[in-house]
Amino acid sequence: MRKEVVLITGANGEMGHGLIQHLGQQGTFDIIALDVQPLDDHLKPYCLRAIQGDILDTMLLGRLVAEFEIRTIYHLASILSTKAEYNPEAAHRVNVEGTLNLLRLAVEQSQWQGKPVKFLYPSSIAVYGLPDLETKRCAGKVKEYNWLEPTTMYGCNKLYCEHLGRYYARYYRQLAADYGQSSVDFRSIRFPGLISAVTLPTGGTSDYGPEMLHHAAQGLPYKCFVRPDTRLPFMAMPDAIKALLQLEAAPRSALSQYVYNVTSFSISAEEFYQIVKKAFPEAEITFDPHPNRQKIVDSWPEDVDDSAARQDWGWQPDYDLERAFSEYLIPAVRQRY
Ligand code: AKB
Repeated sequence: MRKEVVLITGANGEMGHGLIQHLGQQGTFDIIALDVQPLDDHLKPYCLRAIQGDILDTMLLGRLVAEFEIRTIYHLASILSTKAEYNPEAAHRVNVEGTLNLLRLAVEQSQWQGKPVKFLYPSSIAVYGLPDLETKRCAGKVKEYNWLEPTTMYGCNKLYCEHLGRYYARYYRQLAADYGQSSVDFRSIRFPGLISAVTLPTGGTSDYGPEMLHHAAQGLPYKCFVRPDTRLPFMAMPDAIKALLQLEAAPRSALSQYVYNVTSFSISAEEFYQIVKKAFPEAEITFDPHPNRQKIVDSWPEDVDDSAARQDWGWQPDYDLERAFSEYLIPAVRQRY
């Protein structure tokens, strides 16, 4: 029997690694991996095809449409918040035009197959923009529809692409005679900061958490670029992969919205430091806040309300703060370095 084809963009990124490994071990899908960087060798055996290419290359995407019957797209490619601030227009091209290209690809595939292609889109807490620290501290668990005034290009791009996805799923070509033929099954998750034991993020602003851990495990000094009292929601990578797969598997009829918050635990940089220092007492960690990166995290919520995800598709993290560090992160980084 032919396997369903899954396209993963940003395949060589942090989430791509976790997803390819998981789906690859499961063995039920043919994976097409796409990334501007070559895919790491150990992931290649899991993929039917590993393509080094750009999501802005419409010729390349056209060839994919012609060659494969893609049932699900995990569109993971994006330029993260810190990197995007150094070249906002380039980030806009990748984050927005790239997503538009993938949504177009999904429409073409849906039309050709006569059924909606699933489009899984990781969004971010960066879509939120709390005006000041006082508000951040008092906001509690922020709901999906509150405080949507992002302060970064990345946050603006993610928020806009959530809207684009909703538009393609529900209103695309609403004045055309064939309206309704082309819908894309768009599903999005707003992720908190993610922490993997096997990869390091690049270009994000929640990176101080994973960087602190990985530097300590390697015996390298680390200067944390936010204040100790900075609190953000975080999640261990296996839970992020679980959330994506759970949302993918949920029946459309169970989903009351297109975009869902998820979270596992909220932690301050000081608490992060204490846990890391306990596990690696020799670690040299100092705090040297970068004013502009600090401003970015200060605009993100301390916690988010993920009750809709819990209710609609049974979301529940496997790793709370204690388990994330004691059963996943610390043992895995110890083994790695
Ligand atoms: C970033 O810091 O840009 C990302 C995110 C929170 O989406 N990790």
